[in-house]
Amino acid sequence: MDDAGRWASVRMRASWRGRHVSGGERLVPRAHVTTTASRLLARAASAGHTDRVTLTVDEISAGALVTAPALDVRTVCVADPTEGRALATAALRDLGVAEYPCGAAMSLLASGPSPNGGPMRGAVIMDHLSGSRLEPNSERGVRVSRVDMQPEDRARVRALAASERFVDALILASKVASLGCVIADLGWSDDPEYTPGYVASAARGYERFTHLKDTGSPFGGRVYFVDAATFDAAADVARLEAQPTVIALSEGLRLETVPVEIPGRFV
Ligand code: PML
Ligand code: MG
Repeated sequence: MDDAGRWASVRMRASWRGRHVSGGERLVPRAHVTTTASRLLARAASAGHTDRVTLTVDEISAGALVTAPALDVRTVCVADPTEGRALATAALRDLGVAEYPCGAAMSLLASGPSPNGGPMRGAVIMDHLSGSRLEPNSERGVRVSRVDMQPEDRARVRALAASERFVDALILASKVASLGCVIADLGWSDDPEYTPGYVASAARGYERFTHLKDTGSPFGGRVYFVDAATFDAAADVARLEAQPTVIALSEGLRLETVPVEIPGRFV
C-alpha cells in the first residue's frame, strides 16, 4: 500500500480504575504511525499506575486535511501572575474583548470553569462582548483535537522551545485562531507546577506570559472569545473538535522573548 500523502490520527488514553491518568493525540503521516504509537505507549507506561491503556489509530480520509498557519510567538517575561494577568488583560482589551468578559474569564480559570468548580477538560466559549458562555456542554467544554504539525516542523519548533507543552499549546491555539469567529484565546495550565500562559489570536499571534498563575494552583483551562454574531455552535465546535488540520510553519518562524523591562508593550 502506498502511504504517500496519507495521514492518521493516533490517540492514547490510560486509566486506573476508570479514572483518567494520561492521554495524548497526534495527527501524523501514515509512515510515522508506528513510531508515534510506541511513543504514546511509552508515555502511558511512565505515567504511574494504569490498568487500561487504549490506543486508537484512525485513518484520515483523503482530501479531509486542511492547513492553517502557525501563529508567531512572543514571550513576555513577567515578575508574577499579577503582572502577567494585567498584561494578558491589556492584550485581550486591545483585541476588542470587553472589560467584563476579560475579568469573568480570568476568574473562571483561576477557580475552575466547570459548573461544580473544578477544572474542565475542554474549553469555555465566551461571547467577547457580553461574557455569555456559549459552549454546548459546560461540564465537558470544547476539546480541540485532530491537529498537529508535520513531524519535521514539530521537531523544529521543539528545538527552539522550552517545553513540549508549549509546542502542543501553540498547535492547538493556531487551529483555534484560524476560525473566523474567534477573537482571542486565553489559557493556562491546570498543572500546579506550570505557571506560563498565553493570549493567542490571528491578529497578534501567540503571546506567552511567563506567569499567569501561582505555583501550586491546580486550576487552569482555556477560554475562546468569539464574536457571537458569527459563531455557529454546531459547525464551529465540529471544526474545533474534528476537522483534521495541519499547522504550517512559515520559513521565518518567529519565537521572540520580550523582557519585562518593556512593561505592557508587545511589539
Ligand atoms: C506556554 O507555555 O506557552 C503556555 C502553555 C499553556 C498550556 C496549557 C495546558 O497545558 O493546558
Ligand atoms: Mg492539562
